[in-house]
Amino acid sequence: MADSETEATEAPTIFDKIVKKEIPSTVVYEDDKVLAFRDIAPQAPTHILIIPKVKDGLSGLSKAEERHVEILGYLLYIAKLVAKQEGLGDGFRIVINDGNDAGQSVYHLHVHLLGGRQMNWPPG
Ligand code: IU
Repeated sequence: MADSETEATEAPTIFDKIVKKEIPSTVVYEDDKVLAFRDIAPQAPTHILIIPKVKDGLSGLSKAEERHVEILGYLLYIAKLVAKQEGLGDGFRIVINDGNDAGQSVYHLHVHLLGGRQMNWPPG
């Protein structure tokens, strides 16, 4: 999905507006640190994005620094909780696209949680 996002580490993206509820989304989990909401263009029966509420320079995983270690681990832990909440007991896939070659379109780090169907390997 192409939009006007930039790769600048601090540039606001549409996800800031989703965090602030200026743009509606279907939230499935929220706490003070992260938001999980249904992807607007689902690629599987369950397709959820888990994002840090504060970007803090994390436009993508490649921008991660040591100060981000805690939030990075927390995002994966929440992904696991949401997978359970969504009933994905038969398995699920976690994806983090980084940069142009991976097809990243929104430059605010996000973890994709996909499930509810058989996944293929290698991914496209
Ligand atoms: P990507 O890894 O940067 O390609 O993923 C961005 C995702 O954000 C993609 O799956 C979009 O469908 C999704 N998304 C969304 O859920 N809501 C939006 O308003 C926009 C993108 I823009």
